[in-house]
Amino acid sequence: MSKSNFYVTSPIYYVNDKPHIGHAYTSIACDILARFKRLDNNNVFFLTGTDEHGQKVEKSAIKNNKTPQQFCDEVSVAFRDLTSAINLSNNDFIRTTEERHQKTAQIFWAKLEEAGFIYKDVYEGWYSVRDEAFYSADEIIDNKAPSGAEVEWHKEESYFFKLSQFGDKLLEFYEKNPNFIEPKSRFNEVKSFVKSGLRDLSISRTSFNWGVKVPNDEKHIMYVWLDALTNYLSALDFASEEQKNYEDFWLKAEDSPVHIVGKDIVRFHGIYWPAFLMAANIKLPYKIYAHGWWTNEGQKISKSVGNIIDPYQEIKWLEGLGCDNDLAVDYFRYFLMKEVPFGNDGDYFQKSFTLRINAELANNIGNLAQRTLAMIYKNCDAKIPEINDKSLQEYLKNCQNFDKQIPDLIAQLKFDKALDKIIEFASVINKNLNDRAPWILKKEGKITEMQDILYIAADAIRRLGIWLQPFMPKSAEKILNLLNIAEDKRNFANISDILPQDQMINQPKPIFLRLDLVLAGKQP
Ligand code: ME8
Repeated sequence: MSKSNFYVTSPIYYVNDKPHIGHAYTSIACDILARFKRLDNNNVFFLTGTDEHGQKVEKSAIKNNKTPQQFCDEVSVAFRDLTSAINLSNNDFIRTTEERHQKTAQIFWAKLEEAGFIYKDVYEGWYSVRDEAFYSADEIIDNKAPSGAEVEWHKEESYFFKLSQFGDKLLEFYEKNPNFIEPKSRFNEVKSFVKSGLRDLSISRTSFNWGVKVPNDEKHIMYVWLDALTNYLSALDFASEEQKNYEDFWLKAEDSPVHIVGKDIVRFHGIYWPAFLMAANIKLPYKIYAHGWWTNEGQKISKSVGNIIDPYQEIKWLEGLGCDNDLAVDYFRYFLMKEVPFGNDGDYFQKSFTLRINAELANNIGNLAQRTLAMIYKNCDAKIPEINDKSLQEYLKNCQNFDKQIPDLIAQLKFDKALDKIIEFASVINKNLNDRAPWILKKEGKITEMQDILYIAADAIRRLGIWLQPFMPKSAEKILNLLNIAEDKRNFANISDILPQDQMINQPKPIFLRLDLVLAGKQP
């Protein structure tokens, strides 16, 4: 079967501050989708990166006594380092200060201009540097933006994009593509904003100069969002003559691009970006998924409150509880995806973390693997035992729903639901193991019955290993290695393969460590 192409992107993050849990969360979600798609017969391009222009970044640089370029170089590295710290499989890391991007943004601008959608005028209105967004007077509440950010009054010469001409076209597009923005609640928000009427958008600034220059009018720099959104094209070599990746991953990739973003920036991705693309006559994205917001033990995460959750510190905390780095990273990834339905807001509590890991991973999947593999190692000469056909057929029948639903749920970005199913499957198998107690069957000399149960448990562990790969790549690899599953038998299509009898297994080692609640300082 020939492979399809798939393109997934995270937002590019502002370099005004170092990365925190929110950035890690979006990027991990993208990574799960990317890894899943690779394991499901796709060529994948997964992009992340940094958004380095604009007033917010310029102000932070000045505050830190650095030139904007120096400052961007330093902070961008922190975001790049995070990609390996949380084991992202991104294919590229784009920076908007790179030449390939600046060229793309200028080519894109020229397309909008040639098509007649840009004109020059004077902008007068509110601007929030924190949000890098313009607000109309009726959106201002108590002298603040709807997001709570400070606003400033601006009056300056500016180029405008004729956004007002795109209201009906956008609504028609939304109508034809009812899953364009997910979850539904976010889509409704976007639709009602468009229905309330779109004003032309100011797309250049003259009052500062940290940005991409407007072609043929160097006094102006591009509005940071127009600049930033085009990163999704820059990374596909849009500015090159060949445009090979653009062809493959934008034009020829049917269910792409998927832009995963936080709910704070759905308006930019769901309205401005498709309108810009329509104006430039470029294919629109396949999906915008806007996930929810993390708070810290009930409080909004903010630098001024001093309650930023640092992914590095969380990983260190887990290492302090005895996890090696691979396991700590996998636990962190798992918790973020499992704790909150993707799309909803969530609250970060270390106590929920430890309880969840112990119940679902250590006591459930870990225990299943350890008990089963130890018995096979000791009682079956370290070989996968035989199973009779009737038991096998019955087991396979019970797997059918899981085999279908788990990949479907991941493809729909219902990551928490997919994990629920994976845990449910492990619980069913564990219960079977407890009920049929192969250790007692062994004592009673009922060897074929014991073998049947162990075979089923071993194959169930193989299934769990395959399914867990996108979420917990290192631990899943260890599970599959214990069973000696060949590298080319680890794809989602291999789920229905039958575990070969007589295959040797490796000496079992615990995969999931129980987190000590006393050590964690949170006794249940
Ligand atoms: O908006 N909970 O960059 P940004 C969950 N440069 N996710 C969170 C979060 C939280 N508390 N805080 C941040 C920008 N995020 C632009 C994007 S794209 C062309 C340009 C995540 O550094 C979430 O994905 O402010 C959110 O959308 C993103 O970080 C905002 O990152």
